[in-house]
Amino acid sequence: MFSKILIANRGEIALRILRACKELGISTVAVHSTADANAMHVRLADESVCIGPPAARDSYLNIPQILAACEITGADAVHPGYGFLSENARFAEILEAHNIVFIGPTSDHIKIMGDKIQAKQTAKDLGIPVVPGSDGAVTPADDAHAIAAKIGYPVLVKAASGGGGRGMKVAKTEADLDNAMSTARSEAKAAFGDDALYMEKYLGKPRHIEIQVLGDGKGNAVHLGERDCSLQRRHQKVLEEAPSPCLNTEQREKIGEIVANAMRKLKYRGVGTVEFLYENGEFFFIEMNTRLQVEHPVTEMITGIDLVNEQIRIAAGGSLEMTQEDIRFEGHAIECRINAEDPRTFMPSPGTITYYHPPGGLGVRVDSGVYQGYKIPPYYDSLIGKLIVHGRNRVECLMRLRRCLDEFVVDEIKCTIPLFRDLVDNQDIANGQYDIHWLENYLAEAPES
Ligand code: MV4
Repeated sequence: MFSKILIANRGEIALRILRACKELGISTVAVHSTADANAMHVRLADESVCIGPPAARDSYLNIPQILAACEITGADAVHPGYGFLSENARFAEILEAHNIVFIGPTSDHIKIMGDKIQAKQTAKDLGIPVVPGSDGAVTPADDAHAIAAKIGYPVLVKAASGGGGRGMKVAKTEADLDNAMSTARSEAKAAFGDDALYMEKYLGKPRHIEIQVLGDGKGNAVHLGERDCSLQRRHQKVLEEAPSPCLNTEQREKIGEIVANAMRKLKYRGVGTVEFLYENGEFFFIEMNTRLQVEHPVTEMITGIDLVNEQIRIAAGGSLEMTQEDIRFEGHAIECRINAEDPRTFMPSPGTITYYHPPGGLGVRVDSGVYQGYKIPPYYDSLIGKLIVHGRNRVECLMRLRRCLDEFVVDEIKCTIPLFRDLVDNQDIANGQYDIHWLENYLAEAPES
């Protein structure tokens, strides 16, 4: 096992990782920008190193500085968290070259899944159902019109280096295609330095359902069920839940087994998330994330499995100590992302938290690095914490969530708690009837509370 882990992240996830390290008896190193000197994970870490000025590119994305912090402190492994360097294959390779363990998958798997065309081909070869579309890239030499006609309109043009909604263009009819292709190509070139494109059938009202996987890199892998992440705005998830209100046990086991088998064949190592669009009872692969995700706690709440603990054990060479049969799904969990933003416009609203009172009680988890008197810096994403609630069933979970939202006080900044208070009282949410467009329509129509 490792003796010292460097946490190459900030905020609630840095604290989450620090807690897992402490429970394993592993020493911790926090690295931080000058803007995060007062962060909770910095205070609680055994050691801390300032790695640069506020801008992420100069600190949390600064590989030489992070390497230097590893050398100075003698850390034997790095946990990248999510975002920042978590899906940077070059970072994983550089660490390896310095005999420091990257807590995550192999750099080859990161690379494959980072290229959405390769990811889709790999998924397909492994027996995972994918969205009907072009067979690989659509190059300027190809007859895009013929490919689109074969797929059937509407089609969606996607960038190979995109993902998370960046670099997509819909062509409703053939008349839109040339424009969609050329706009997508130039935007992809500018944003990613890679203008490779592919094309898919556009699904109109899907849900976004993702399967959590865990593998040991030796051919053992399990699935930990799904999360329904359909409630989002501008590709930012807002509320996630598990299990999905639209799946039954049989459907879960079927897609879960397909994904787990694929991960066994791939010899995938660590945690991963296989993302699907789900429409009319069918699953269609879109992407795979090779990192720990923000919403991982909903899976932890229904399975009782500590995903960060598993990541660390496996990165240290451990084997998966559970089989699929050992995994039991219990009850229901919902996560609300608490952002320092206006609850309607989502405009960032950094500032000082003058009063803070988180909820508690049975089945309640608050993952946050904030505290009374904490000043939220304006330089990073606006996630300040997550409220995760578990109940024996979805109704109990929603009742408990409503109670927690009533208790939760985060003053004098704007945050998204009032939005969640509205959502828990909404009939569509109570019924579990929502797709990926539901929240944006709701925000456009619903009166402010
Ligand atoms: C799609 C789609 C409809 N049809 N692909 C957006 C993020 C990226 N991960 C994939 N995305 C989509 N791909 C096909 N063929 C609709 C979306 C999409 C979406 C997906 C998941 C969650 C929220 C979304 C919001 C808008 C569009």
